[in-house]
Amino acid sequence: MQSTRRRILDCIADGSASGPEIAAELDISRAAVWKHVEALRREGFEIDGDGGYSLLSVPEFGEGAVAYGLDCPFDVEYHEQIDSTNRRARELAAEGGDDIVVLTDEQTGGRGRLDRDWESPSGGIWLSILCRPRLPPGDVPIYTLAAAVAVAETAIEIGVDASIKWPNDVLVGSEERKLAGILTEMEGEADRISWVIVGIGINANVDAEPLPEAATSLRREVGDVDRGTFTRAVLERFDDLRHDPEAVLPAWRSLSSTLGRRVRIETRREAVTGEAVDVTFPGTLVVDTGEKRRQVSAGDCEHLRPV
Ligand code: BT5
Repeated sequence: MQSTRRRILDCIADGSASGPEIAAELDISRAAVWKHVEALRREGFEIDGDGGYSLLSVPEFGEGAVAYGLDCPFDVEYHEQIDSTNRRARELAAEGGDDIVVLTDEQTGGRGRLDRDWESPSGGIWLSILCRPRLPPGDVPIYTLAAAVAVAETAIEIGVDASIKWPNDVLVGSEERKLAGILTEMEGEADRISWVIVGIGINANVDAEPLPEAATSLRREVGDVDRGTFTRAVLERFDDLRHDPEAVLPAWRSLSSTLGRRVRIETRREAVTGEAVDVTFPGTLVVDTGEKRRQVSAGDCEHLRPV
């Protein structure tokens, strides 16, 4: 969000401030204050103009809703509708972008892993975080785990019984319906990442009906949420974790519904069945097959009934 607009919002958030007062505080002209206030109104901020400006409400969703009050360094690019936020983030990566969040209300071509379709009706939180961490490419899975932790913890805070299925699904309740999924993409050289895009899809204020049968939404679990607040919480938690990778695994383990379970992991080459006993850096699942301990770094995980 433009910093002048953010500062104007700060001036009028806790009560009324006059045009001249704001102009003096920000060292800009009164006409400029008026123009910025008009722009903020167009973004959905409700601003009373009677005898001084005061902020009545912030928009439910969009660039302003997420960027205003966001306590981490991401710029937000909002689209009412787009094919895929990951696709758009790739474009921004090619242009040299960094620490940008692409956010949308609706995707028309949302993608899961292995080019699967990702249903993204209006009312969801569909976003991609573009960043350029100083990490070797092999460590990138820790970002996927960090995103899953950020979403699960935010959902738990509002009363959702969320857990994480390895590596990247946020599930709800004993039926283990899928609330959110994560698609991480990257480009890099042998020892250094060029960019990472962490795509996060959260079924927020959407009906269960357009979603696959095994899915759920925040609306279904706890009713509609303030998507701006929810998104900010996810981004801030993710930002904390990306700067503190040591904290990711303990948090992931405590939220995981995979550890201690019998699982079947479909990797590109084979299927591994056994008990999931641990997850190690940067996100490798350790499966005890009964004969030996296998380390699995990628694949689709199915939770099996105990034998
Ligand atoms: C994922 O893939 O779970 C990653 C989903 C990432 C979506 C985000 S949204 C923002 C960003 N932009 C994008 O284009 N993508 C990212 P995977 O583990 O492969 O799961 C895909 C499978 O989940 C599908 O084959 C369906 O079975 C199921 N599915 C599709 N849409 C769903 C939804 N909205 N909720 C729950 N499950 C869904």
